Amino acid sequence: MWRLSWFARKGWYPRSLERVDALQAAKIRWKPAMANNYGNRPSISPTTIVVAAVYLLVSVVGINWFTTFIPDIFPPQASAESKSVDELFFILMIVGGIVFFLIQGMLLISVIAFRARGGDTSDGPTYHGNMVLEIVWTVIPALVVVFLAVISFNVWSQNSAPKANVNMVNGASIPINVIGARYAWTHTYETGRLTPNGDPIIINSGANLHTYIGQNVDLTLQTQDVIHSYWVPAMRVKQDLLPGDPRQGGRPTELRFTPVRIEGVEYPAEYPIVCAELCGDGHGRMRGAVVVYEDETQFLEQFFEPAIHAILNPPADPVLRGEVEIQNYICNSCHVLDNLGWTGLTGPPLNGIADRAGERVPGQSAEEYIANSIWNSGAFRVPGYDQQMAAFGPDVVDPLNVMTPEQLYSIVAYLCTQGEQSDCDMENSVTAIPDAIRTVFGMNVDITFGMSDDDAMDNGTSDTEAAEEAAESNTDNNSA
Ligand code: HEC
Ligand SMILES: [Cu+2]
Repeated sequence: MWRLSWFARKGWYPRSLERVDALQAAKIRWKPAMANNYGNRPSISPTTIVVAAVYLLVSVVGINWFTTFIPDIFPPQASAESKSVDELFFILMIVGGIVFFLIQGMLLISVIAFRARGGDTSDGPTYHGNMVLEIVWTVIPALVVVFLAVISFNVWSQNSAPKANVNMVNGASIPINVIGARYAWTHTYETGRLTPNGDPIIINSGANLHTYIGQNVDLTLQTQDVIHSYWVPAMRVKQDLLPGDPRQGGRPTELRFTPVRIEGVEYPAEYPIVCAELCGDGHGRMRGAVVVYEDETQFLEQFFEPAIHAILNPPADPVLRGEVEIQNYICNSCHVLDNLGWTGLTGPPLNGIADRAGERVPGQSAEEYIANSIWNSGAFRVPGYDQQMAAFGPDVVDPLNVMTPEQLYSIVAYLCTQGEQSDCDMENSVTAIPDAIRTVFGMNVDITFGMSDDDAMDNGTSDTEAAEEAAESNTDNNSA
C-alpha cells in the first residue's frame, strides 16, 4: 500500500478516482490491525525462560563438543603456516556456531512458544520499527564481520608474504613451476644448469612436488586450459590457476609455504595435492603429492641429482628416450597408458596403440599414423572421440607443447613398443621412423640428438642403465 501511494504521489500512476478509492479502502482495512498492535504484545512466561536457559546450555556444550572433535578430522599440520590457519578456523567455527545456535534456537523457541492455538484464525499482531533492536542487530554483526575480516587478513598476509631464500638448491634459489591441465599436475624445476649442447636443464617431476623440511617453497602456477585450484590440505594452502595468454601458459599465480617437521613421521613423507576447482569429468583424478625430504642432503641424493644425471645422460636407444620424453608432456592428462600409470580419459587409451596404428588410415604406415596423430591430431578422427587433443609441434604457441622432430622420433619409437605384435618396423626403427617423419612433415631428424659424439658412437651401456633408472623413477612420480 505504501508503495502504491508513493508512486501515486510521484505522479507515476494516474490518480484516477478508482485508485484513490482503492487506497482509501486499504487504509481502512489496515487500521484494526494497527490498533491491535500494542495491546497484544506477548509477555515473557516462566516456560520461555526455562526453554531459553536449556537452549543456552545445549548450545555451549554443543559448540564445545564440536570444536574438540575437529582436530581428529584435520590432516597433520605439515607447514609453518598451518597453525595460524587452524586457529583462525577455530575462531570462525565458534563465532559461526554461536550465531547458528542463537538463530536456530530462537526460531525453535518461537515456533513452539508463539504457535497459533486451536481455533485461532486471526492474523498475528504486526510490529513496526524498534529502533534499539535495529541498531543492536546491525552494529553487533557489523563489528563481528569487521573483526573476522581483520584477523583473516592478518593470517593471509603473513602466510602469503614473499620470503627470502626460497627453493634453495646448493645455495641457489631456482624457479619451480606448476602446470595444471585437465587432468594432471606437472612440476618443473629450472635448475639453471645447461647440457653440453647448451640447452637448459629442466627437471620434470610429474605430479609430485619434491622439497625438504624448512625450505621456503615458492611456486609459480599456470593453467593450460580452465581454472584449477592447487590445494595441499596438510600445508593449509590453496591457490587458483587462472587462464590467460597461452604464450605465457595462462596468468601466473604464486603459492608459498614452508614444510615443518612432524614428530614421529618418517621422511621422505608424502602429502596429497588435490584440485579444488571442479574442472571437468576427470577432476577427481587430478591429484599429486608433496614429497618432503628430511633435509637438503636427502633431497639432493634421492631426487635432484638422479634427475639431473638422467637428463645429462640420455639413452642411445630411442625407445628409452621416448619413455622419458613422452612424460615431459601432458599426454597423461588425456590418455590411459598402463605402462606409465596414465589415467586420462579425454582421448582414446594408448594401451596397445602399436597394434592398431597400421590399420587406422589406409596407405599410412604405423609410424606415419602415430607421428601424424601427435603433430596433426585432427587428421584422423578416432571413433567415439572429439578432436580435443592439444597441438604439439615445432611451431606451436604454447611453450610446453613445443616438440622437435627429434623428440617426436623418440616418442613414436616408444609408442611403437606399446602392443603385442607391433605394426611398426621394429627391426629398422632408426630409419623407419625418421623416414615417416620426412614423408609426413618433410623434416629431417638428427638421430644422434642430445648425445656427444662418443655416446653416439659407442651406445654406452652405462648411459642406458642410467636412463632406464630415470625412466622408472619418472614413472613412479607420474603414477603416484
Ligand atoms: C587435451 C587432451 C589430449 C592431450 C593432452 C593429448 N591427447 Fe592424444 N588424443 C586426444 C584425443 C581427443 C584423441 C582423438 C583425436 C581424434 O580422434 O581426432 C587423441 C588421439 C591420439 C592418438 C591416436 C590414438 C588412436 O587410437 O588412434 C595418439 C597416438 C595420441 N593421441 C598421442 C598423444 C601424445 C603422444 C600426446 C602427448 C604428446 C597426446 N596424445 C596428448 C587427446 C589428447
Ligand atoms: Cu582441475
